[in-house]
Amino acid sequence: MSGFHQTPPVLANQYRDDVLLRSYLRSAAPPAVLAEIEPELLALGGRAAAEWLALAEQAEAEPPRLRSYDAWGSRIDRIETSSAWRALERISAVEGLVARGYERAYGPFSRVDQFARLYLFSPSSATYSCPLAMSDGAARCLELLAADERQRAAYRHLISRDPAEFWTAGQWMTERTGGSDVSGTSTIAKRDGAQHRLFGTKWFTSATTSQMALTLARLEGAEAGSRGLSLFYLELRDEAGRPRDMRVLRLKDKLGTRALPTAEVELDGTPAWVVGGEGHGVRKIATVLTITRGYNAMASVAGMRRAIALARDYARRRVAFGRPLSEHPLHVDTLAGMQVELAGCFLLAFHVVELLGLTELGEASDADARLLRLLTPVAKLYTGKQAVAVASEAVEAFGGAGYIEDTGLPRLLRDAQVLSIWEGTTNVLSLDVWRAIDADAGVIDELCAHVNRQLDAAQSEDLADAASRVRGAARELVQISRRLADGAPADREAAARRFAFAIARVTAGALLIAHAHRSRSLPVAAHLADAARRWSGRELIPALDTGDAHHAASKRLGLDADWPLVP
Ligand code: UCC
Repeated sequence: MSGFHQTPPVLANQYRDDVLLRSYLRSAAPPAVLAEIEPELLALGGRAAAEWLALAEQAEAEPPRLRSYDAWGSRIDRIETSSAWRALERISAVEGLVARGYERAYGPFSRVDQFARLYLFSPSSATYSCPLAMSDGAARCLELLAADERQRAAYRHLISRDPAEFWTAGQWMTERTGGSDVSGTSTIAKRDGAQHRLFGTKWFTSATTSQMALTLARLEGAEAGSRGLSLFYLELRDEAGRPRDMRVLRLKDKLGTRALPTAEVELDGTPAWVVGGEGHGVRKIATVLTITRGYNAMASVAGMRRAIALARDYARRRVAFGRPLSEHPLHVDTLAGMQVELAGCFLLAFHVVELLGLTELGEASDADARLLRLLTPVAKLYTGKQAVAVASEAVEAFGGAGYIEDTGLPRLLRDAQVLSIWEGTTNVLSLDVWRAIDADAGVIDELCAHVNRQLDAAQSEDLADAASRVRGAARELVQISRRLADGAPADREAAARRFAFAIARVTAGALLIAHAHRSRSLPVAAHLADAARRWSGRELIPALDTGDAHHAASKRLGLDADWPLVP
């Protein structure tokens, strides 16, 4: 027998090891705040690589189970989760992973502080970040719209740090008709005294073990389409833990996020209370979506970071062709490309978090609030897509080991794939970018001005070429947005994803250059300047061809519609 064994990758302290996060916090955090939070983040970085990771692995190994009946034949609809999953919930409460966003101890910076902690927690949480995302979104929604003491009490539970009091929330938007187009929602709300009762089926309900949910339903007699939907608050179980007039039909058998209970649920008279008045439910639940899409961007960059940390460590250990992978130029080039992608995505995601913090505290300028609306879908769609690409590259960097389940590596890819699907697919969010532009015609000009402000503040000679490329691309973006806005709707729609990618790349380019400039006195300066130059040297604006010939070619290529078998 050969004595050859491969050496597995080792995860170091996930804060100490993260030059991007540390350099970002150095420039974004007020110095006194950084001094206070940095020792805590260092401790969390250690737990992410050890204690939390072990819990996540256990939770993945013991996925949730549905017990529909008890031993005596009574219907119980109980979803049983592992002790590790429940431990991750307790940790989330004690660490204030939702609460910090509402305690606002550091003013508008509180959201960055909270998301930095979530960034460390998320890839070691077996996707416990999903219930936290929905709970945070629900908390914000109830903070703004709670109609009565019941809903205010729920808000207090969601932001509690006491594990005995802490609640999580579901966000149930998806029915059999689909998760993207919710206008066909068929759940009906019937009035029953001061409350309503809901009847319908929710096709995907994530974190179905939560204590509460926000969902959409149509009041009897309300108009068709999405305007006729109302937003409802539900408490899922009674004091004995039994579902309130609802059945859990089955747990979903998913590609990834396997520790996360996701179920199909039938509402059969479930008591519910209107949130924020009747009607316009989609507009109201959009408050939740802004938060959950921010979490999605954070989880995307956190997943990329974890994949790279593992691949990079392994590159130093794994010897092939007589030398470690870290001495093979092509392998190093591949790792560098992944790190550049992460750097741009990271700054884009955290920029949205900064804007969110400012907006919630009422300290946002008019431009900040407009940019938050535009950049939330952009950050979500771009980082979600790149998270899948980077996870795939990381799995490949391990060769065959990356394809073997008990290395834990395939999970990186399986769990990444959902990030471009839930909370709005890439295409649905590309169209949401146009919803934002339609509602605010000058917002792309505002973005261009924002990009230029970032670059004006970053006058470093070694970044001048990169800055000039980004400036040029920002100008082009404005022209393209006018052409698309004035053109045929089909052209605009067909180009929407490419246009959204262009927004992401131009914005991230400016953020990278600005960050590299601000960090020029730190030891990490060369690293950041390299990332800024490489990002800006790539294609910033993809080809945005439109027109009849382009559509016809897309139809031929996409659908093979014009290729008769017999000429
Ligand atoms: O996947 C789900 C849960 C999974 C778990 C969560 C995990 C998070 C994890 C993170 C980390 C690990 S729940 C399902 C998610 N589903 C979606 O995200 C829906 C995707 N579809 C869309 O976004 C569509 O674009 C819709 C549903 C919003 C389209 O709806 P409508 O009604 O057809 O569109 P309208 O008519 O344009 O919009 C209705 C109103 C308008 O306002 P008013 O009434 O004033 O005219 C819009 O301006 O809603 C407003 N609105 C928005 N406002 C629509 N979207 C937005 C927005 N993004 N922001 C602000």
